[in-house]
Amino acid sequence: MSARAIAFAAAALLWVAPPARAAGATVTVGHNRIEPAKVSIHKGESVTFHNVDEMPGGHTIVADDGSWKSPPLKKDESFTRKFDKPGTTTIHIEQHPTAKGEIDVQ
Ligand SMILES: [Cu+2]
Repeated sequence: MSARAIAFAAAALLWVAPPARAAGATVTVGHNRIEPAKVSIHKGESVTFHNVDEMPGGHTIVADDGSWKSPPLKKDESFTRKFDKPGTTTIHIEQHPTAKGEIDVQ
């Protein structure tokens, strides 16, 4: 195989390589549930919380340490937050305090 053919084959392989995986994570929020309950991301990535259940007053995602909260999310609404610092953040649903989650930022 000529060098040119090898270079062409390499380029073709690069062309069909899948794109880098989407950064961050998506979490489903519902009545009394956060799924998955634990997600891992890298610093600078975002987590999107997608509320799938109808609830009077909505579902609000709250950091346990009180540092941030989402607006109340109606059904099919989402909230995205970027995490710039490594560490663990525990969260819960304001309307369902027993529904807990964890975001690990590496
Ligand atoms: Cu609910």
